[in-house]
Amino acid sequence: MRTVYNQRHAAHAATHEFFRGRLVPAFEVPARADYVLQAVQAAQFGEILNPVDHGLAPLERVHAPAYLRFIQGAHAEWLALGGEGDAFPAVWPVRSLRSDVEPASFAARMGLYSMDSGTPLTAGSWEASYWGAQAALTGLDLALGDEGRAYVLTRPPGHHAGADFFGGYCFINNAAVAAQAALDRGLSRVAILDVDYHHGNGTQAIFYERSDVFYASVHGDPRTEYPFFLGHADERGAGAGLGFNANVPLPSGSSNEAWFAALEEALAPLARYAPDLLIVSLGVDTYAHDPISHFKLDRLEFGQLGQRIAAFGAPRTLFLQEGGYATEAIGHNVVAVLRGFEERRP
Ligand code: OKP
Ligand code: ZN
Repeated sequence: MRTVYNQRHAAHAATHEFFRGRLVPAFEVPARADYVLQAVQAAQFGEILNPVDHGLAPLERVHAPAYLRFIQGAHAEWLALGGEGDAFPAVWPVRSLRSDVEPASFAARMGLYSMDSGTPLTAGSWEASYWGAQAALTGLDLALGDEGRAYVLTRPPGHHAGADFFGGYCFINNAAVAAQAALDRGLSRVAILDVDYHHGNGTQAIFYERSDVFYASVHGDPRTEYPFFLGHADERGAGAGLGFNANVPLPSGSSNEAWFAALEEALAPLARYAPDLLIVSLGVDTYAHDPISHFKLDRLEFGQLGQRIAAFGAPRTLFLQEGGYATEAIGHNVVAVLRGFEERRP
């Protein structure tokens, strides 16, 4: 299996993030991808390619053009106003406030286009995220080709980013961009399996009223875990999308047995859906020693996950890197998944 590596990822390098009222060292750091690259190289899965530029159009199929323009220029606006270092939002249009009028104020637009204050917008956020989406599109090219599969090594992650907001360390929703591009190339059913510790609220929301992309996720219960305001079991889709969304939330601290049982629950409707392409939002923050998450997977279980995805037997499979914050272990955990997948593939 070949890897597409977003070599521009390090343009996004936050030093700090807000947590409990103070700035703490950032969890989502460039070293994450460096460790994964080393591990993937050592595993010798195959060629490691650079992304091919597919332009802005495939991003605009998922994200509001005004949002993309904002992210592109936001850090320069922040500096022009006398902002220092990374930019953070501080005010949001919550219930009873209007979000249909784009304010002129930069501070107000930061809030309009974001969901939290935990996502530093840096000078290179756009560059890293743009090329991350291009890496996802290049991975899709490979998955649609003879090999039928690919792994996309990128950061920052994408699954919390909505059509017009950033948050949860995410700016561009790579899984959504790849899914939409696959449909635009003529596929008719795409499934996204999200195994990151956190619910992919952005991905779910983008496809919630559609039947051409089935979103299924196993994640920490949003009553206690980020992103808190989406990811409950009763979210099954709406309108034409009713029945095409499946959430399996688990309590923080759940056992591996419970996690694999939940995976089966998420895979059952996906199997009935019989997708042309399976996109895996591959977060490895389900790792037992992840610093911000609370499941208990380890090497053995990551291998088992890879095998289970292979046994699912989708005609094409695209793995996209999402979370994982035990920096030195991420590479080994990702390789365990990919190796399990390669070993079990028919
Ligand atoms: C992104 B992905 C920890 C705060 C957590 C948001 C977590 C985003 C996770 N100090 N903030 O799903 O891995
Ligand atoms: Zn996560």
